[in-house]
Amino acid sequence: MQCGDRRLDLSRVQVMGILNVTPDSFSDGGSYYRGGCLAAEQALQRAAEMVDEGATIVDIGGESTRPGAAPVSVQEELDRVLPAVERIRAELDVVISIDSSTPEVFTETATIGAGMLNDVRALTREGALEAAAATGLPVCLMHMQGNTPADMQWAPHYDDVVQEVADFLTRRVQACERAGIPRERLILDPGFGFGKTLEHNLRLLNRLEALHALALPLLVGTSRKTMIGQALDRPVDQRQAGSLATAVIAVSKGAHIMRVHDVAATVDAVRMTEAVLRESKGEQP
Ligand code: 7PJ
Repeated sequence: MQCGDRRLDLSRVQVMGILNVTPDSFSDGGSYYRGGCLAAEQALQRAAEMVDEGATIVDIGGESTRPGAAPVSVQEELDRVLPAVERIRAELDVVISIDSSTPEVFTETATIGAGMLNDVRALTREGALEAAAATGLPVCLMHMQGNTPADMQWAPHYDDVVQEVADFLTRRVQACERAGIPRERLILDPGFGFGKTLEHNLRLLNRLEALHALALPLLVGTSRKTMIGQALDRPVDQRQAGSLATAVIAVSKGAHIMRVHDVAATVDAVRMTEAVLRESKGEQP
């Protein structure tokens, strides 16, 4: 997949490292953000570490999407994200993914070298489809129930979670195609934890293969999420092993990109899983 001037080989699983540049992201304590201005150097340092550990994509987010998080202004999001994109672009050989739903952020970051857009709202915001199309970049479309992270965990309900997620993603793929974003540029994500109970999340992971019917690459983000906390009764700083277990399952069910905090451990888990899968296809180790 062409990501700006870089190519991503989706015949192997790629690991996307999470880089939050928000003051309130729950699992890194907002340590990459300082007093109203982004610590781009710290963001670069963390990104470099993740690249050393085997990440081929870094996902930069300037809007907290944790349930109940306060909204940020467009200017604030730009102020957080742009300096980090600039520094990482200048220093590292990595695809820069932008975790955003904001048309202005798509446009501005694409201009300075972002390689992929990752929208938890699947380009549903006013002007998002048009802005994303104009960048020419690949887009990850994620499913979320409820309109915003602020209200999504209010009693999630589905008759059939797998079918409803697949139907939603199908509609968004069609909307993208109508707006001039070809299928070749789309990646799909069931949106673990976004308007889903533990049961919904476990069902989606078990039935991940069902999403292959849409014939597009799949991205999975379960790293350190509440579903792991609930299944294991672990706080957020003790969810690495549980996160790795979900990565192994996702990869064995055909996920193409894993979005994670713990890059080194995930790369090993993913490579080991791929080695076993290759054997089952009669390929050389
Ligand atoms: C996801 C995301 C995810 C995609 C977040 C967190 C919450 N983007 N952004 N998929 N999650 N594509 O990392 O816990 O699951 S933010």
